[in-house]
Amino acid sequence: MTRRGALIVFEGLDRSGKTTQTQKLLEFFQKNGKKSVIQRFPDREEPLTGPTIDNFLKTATTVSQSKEVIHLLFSANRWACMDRIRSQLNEGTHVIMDRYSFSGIAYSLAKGMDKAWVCQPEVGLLKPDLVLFFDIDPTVVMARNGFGGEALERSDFQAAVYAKMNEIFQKEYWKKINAAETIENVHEEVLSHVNQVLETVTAEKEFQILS
Ligand code: 2DT
Repeated sequence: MTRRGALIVFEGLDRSGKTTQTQKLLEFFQKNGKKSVIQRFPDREEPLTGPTIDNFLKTATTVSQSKEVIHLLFSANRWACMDRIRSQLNEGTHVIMDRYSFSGIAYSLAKGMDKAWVCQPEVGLLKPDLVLFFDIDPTVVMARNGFGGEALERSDFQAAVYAKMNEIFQKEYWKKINAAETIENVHEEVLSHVNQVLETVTAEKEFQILS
């Protein structure tokens, strides 16, 4: 029986190093002969919702513009990818996610939206085996190159998102990563958590769902 792949999620603020580290984890898996893919959310290539989300991110002038519609679009974007991701996991591929439901929830909470309302559309999505929370002081990421291009990157808003990410932190399967460290040190920390989790990923064909 094929052992299922692991679902590993990277969460954190913009410019916290998630994308670099998802790539390094992918390379690590590939070097070790493990099938793996990176799944980025929002998935701007997803035909139904991707182009609209991309357009919103590039053109929105305020963070709260059409906030309910945007929240549901981000969630629909994840739903549209679930069957494909479930199949990948079932055939033994590790799926490395660059953001997931927790960005959806934290960004909308930071806009002042109701917690029960924003969590509801996520119920039923695949539950990760591990969430790596890239913990870094918002003022440090704001000083990083390339920061501030899109409406959601406003500094007061980023500080609010950071606070909400800490608020929704789930002790059970989230691990904090010190994202202020060097790229190599962060990679080592990521690997230590990933290796522990891989031992616990069983051959079960069913996945837990987010609740
Ligand atoms: P990237 O720069 O990582 O492509 O993200 N966002 C993301 C939300 O507001 N809700 C969501 O559900 C997700 C997944 C975070 C683009 C921006 O979109 C925000 C930053």
